Amino acid sequence: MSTGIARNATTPATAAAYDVERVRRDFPALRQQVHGHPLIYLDNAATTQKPQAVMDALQRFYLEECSNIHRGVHYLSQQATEDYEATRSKARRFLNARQNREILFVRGTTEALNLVAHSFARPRLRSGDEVLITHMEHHSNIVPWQILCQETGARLRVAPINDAGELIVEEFEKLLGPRTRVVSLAYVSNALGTINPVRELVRMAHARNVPVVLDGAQAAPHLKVDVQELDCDFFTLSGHKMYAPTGIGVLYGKAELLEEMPPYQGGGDMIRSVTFEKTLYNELPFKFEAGTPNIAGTIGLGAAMDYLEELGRENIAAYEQELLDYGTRALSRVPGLRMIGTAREKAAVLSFDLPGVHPHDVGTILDREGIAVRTGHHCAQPVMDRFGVPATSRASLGVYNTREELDALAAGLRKVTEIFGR
Ligand code: 7TS
Repeated sequence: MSTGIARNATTPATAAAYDVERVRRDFPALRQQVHGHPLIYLDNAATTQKPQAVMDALQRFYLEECSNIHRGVHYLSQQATEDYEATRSKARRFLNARQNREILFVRGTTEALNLVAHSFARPRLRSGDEVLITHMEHHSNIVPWQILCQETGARLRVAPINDAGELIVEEFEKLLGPRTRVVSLAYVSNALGTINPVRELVRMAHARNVPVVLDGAQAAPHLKVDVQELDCDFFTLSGHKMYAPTGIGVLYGKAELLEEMPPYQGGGDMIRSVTFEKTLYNELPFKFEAGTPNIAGTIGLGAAMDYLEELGRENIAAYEQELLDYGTRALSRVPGLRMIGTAREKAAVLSFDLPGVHPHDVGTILDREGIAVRTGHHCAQPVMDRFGVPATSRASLGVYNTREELDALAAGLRKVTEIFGR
């Protein structure tokens, strides 16, 4: 596999060490033209394109070892089981978890958060207890907690954000009260790009014995994550946002908590023995993996993790940070453009409003130039309300984006402002 970084453990983590043109060659989808222009894909927060190495892993599974796992003595099943479980080891290393049994394969962050709400939080919540989230959460980190609160009589508390889109840490701390039973928050906001000071927040919550769930959907593709250092109790990621297939993600949980939790779903593979009188559950992590899982997707996720490790996660972070700074400067020169989300600590997201132009029109005009951005509320309607806009346009960056693409974005936006006579 060719990647943009030479395999060299001593390569310093600098943007200069990063050969984006080589990275781009690993992504066949980037070679296409859209409406007569080379594709400029800037919707990576929604989902990323896939490198050839991930496609090869999927194809190898389906062509050479397609079979079910954990249940066949035959050769193919053993191969598939080995590859599936090898991904668990890769995910453990990727997140620096202590043990493989702390890594659960799920559909994605949405399922991971629902699993935690249902199996971890629900048995702990009584009427009058509190769940603390923040104002910048994705709907998938709001709605499962709302449902839980409705069922249990618990109360959803929301820590506010400032005009830059940063969490107001003092207010967060004040909301950590004697009835707080769980905190759940995004490491990185999908609508604003804000990186939350999660180490500090986890420390504050733990000082009051409150467990913390980190929604890592937008962190895992961009930052090096160490769950032991963060000391979070749960961490989620979605494979498709980090160059892996759709329909596969990871829930990390501390073993002692996962041990105590009841299963989320019942079915095959999650049991040790079943009679009509009594079922004994399987051990971790299988207790939480009922039914035939997304075997191909899991193997694809392993290939994506290998790919990112090979590029070097510090190199990626440094490169993307430089790109973000460049893009921020380029967009600041577009007349009238208002950036939504100007946190000091930010990752990979340029969300903005062009006053008087509906984001849908922005997206449509850019699309004609071959530029893919996301427009809408980004499944974070409370963030839109906070900034007084119904929607934004959002360019979100990935490992293959370039300065030239951001120049093209800025030029496209200038065209939009001209069309709308601004
Ligand atoms: N949490 C965050 C912070 C997200 O950005 C998303 C998806 C989710 C949770 C849900 O992840 P899923 O993989 O289970 O769907 N965010 C986006 C987005 O920004 N545009 O499309 C999906």
